[in-house]
Amino acid sequence: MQNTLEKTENKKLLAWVSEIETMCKPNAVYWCDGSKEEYDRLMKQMLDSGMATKLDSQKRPNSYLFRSHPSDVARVEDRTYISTKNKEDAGPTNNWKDPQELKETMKGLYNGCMKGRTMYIIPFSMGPIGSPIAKIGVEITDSPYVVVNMHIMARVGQKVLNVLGKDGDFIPCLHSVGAPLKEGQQDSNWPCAPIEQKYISHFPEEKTIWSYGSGYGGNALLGKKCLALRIASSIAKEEGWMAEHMLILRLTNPQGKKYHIAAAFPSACGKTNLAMLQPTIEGWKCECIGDDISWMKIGQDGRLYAINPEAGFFGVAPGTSYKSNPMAMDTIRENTIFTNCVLTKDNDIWWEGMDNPCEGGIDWKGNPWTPESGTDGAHANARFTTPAKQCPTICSDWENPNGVPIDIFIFGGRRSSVVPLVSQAYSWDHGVFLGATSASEATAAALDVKSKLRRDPFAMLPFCGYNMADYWQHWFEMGDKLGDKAPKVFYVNWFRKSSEGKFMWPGFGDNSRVLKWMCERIENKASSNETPLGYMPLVKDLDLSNLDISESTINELLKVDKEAWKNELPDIEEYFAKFGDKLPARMKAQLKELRNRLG
Ligand code: GTP
Ligand code: SPV
Ligand code: MN
Repeated sequence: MQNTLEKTENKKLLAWVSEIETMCKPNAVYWCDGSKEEYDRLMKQMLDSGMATKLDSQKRPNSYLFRSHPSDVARVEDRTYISTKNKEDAGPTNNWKDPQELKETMKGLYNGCMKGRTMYIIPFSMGPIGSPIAKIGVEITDSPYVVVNMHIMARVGQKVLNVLGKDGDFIPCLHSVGAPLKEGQQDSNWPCAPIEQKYISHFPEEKTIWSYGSGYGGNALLGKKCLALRIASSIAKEEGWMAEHMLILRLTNPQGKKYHIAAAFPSACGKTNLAMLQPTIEGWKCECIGDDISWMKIGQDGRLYAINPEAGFFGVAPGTSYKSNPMAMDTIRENTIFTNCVLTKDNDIWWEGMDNPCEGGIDWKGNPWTPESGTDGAHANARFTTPAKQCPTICSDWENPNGVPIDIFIFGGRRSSVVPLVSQAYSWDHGVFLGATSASEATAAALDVKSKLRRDPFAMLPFCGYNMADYWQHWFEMGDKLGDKAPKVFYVNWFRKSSEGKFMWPGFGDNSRVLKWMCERIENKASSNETPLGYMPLVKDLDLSNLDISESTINELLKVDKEAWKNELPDIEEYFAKFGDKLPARMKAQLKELRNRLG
């Protein structure tokens, strides 16, 4: 195979590649240069093997569809490990294994696992290349699907090696689909290992990632959840910065004043949609900076600056339409990889919730399908991988190496009852309490989450690379450092349902109405009502112009159900008890204050 890459002289990298080659025994080793020629060549190879399907070049230029194995459609939280010497350092919310034991098990699996395959080496940068906040990783993988996705999701290739230089450091990320080929054996279209052989392992003390057995998204594109959240959160704690599961957006008011907002919602709970918001209120403008991950450092002026470490969006497909998220629809018009969507009769893609109905085609499992089939045509966690720069509302500062100053943090989750539309924390500590106690209903983003409702603190439950109680303490300490320059904290719930099971709040573009109230609050321009949950708007405080919503619905959305909240208290207490002595005293104090406010 052609190799246009100049050879690196980085000693650590050369030694690691040689060690992995010896262990995994691939047929060939290939250094990725990140070029378009390389992308096209690998796509061609996957078309020829039957793994990829090329979509109609007029309707969807330079775009491809992949179908995963039916067992490999999402992250697997039960198979995800934080492996530290002491179990306590991983904490009660993470799966833990002793590093030596886990490595022994995984070495057994890795031994010869790339037989019959090519081993690809992908140097990548999370964050604009050379940014003081960026980090370099190198992923070794035997999946060409991973290579093409990494081309979109990160900055990849020779330019990264140039920054790495001879002695530069990087985070080693090893990945294998876990399906060696015997001599002459025909490959499957989506090779992967059975669930009990899948391991998504993190060694934060060594800053190393070992992933085995899955080809899917967060399990396999190791720059994303593994590096940019699990390993980065642990580095951030050590170094005094933050790595969060947050979108970043810029909102500009009619007077031209800019606000930067970072929002943490659990997987499949609305980050991509909010990041690409099209305001429905006059004169307000929204621009997208990131849709999934935010790295934030305190700048010289004492404010908190955020960058999006990613270069693309790996977004939830179902539900995305011109009605709900027109900017996403425009972003994915070309140069996009689709996974587990319907292939329509005219060679385009479709999913449930798209604007027009589908006449039928081939479903995500590869079977003939029509809407009458009685099953979903696209998997609920079908995704698109698309370059961020194609988003029509991408912010001119999205690659600014210094980031953008954050004014507002938003937490939230998917709650069909109890939690009102919006509230504002009384203080930073109260905001940390709101983040820590966030709960959300299960979605399709993780395969093995069975509980209907679970606590997902800061939307980081599956992504925090160390003890969650230490993470909370880190948040308190960041607040101390930021002082009066700390972002103001809000909590939202777009997902309240009526007794008929319908969403009560229109959501999407109309969420701008809630963001407007937040901006006015931080300017001390909007009034509010002090409630046990925090400051909340009265109906008159929200801009509901040109919105068809009944008085009773909006009252219901802004209601504080004291009895229901009192019922939540024992559950919060029980949850906090899991963290034992590590639970920060300031968290206990917040629970006490909530109890007092509820009376
Ligand atoms: P990850 O990529 O998994 O981290 O998810 P995400 O937080 O980016 O979720 P995304 O924005 O893709 O939303 C997931 C689902 O929630 C989609 O089906 C959306 O249509 C739906 N959704 C997003 N925003 C809203 C909203 O304001 N109201 C309602 N009712 N649904 C929403
Ligand atoms: C999530 O689950 O939060 C995602 C998708 O953003 S994945 O990259 O698969 O983790
Ligand atoms: Mn996510």
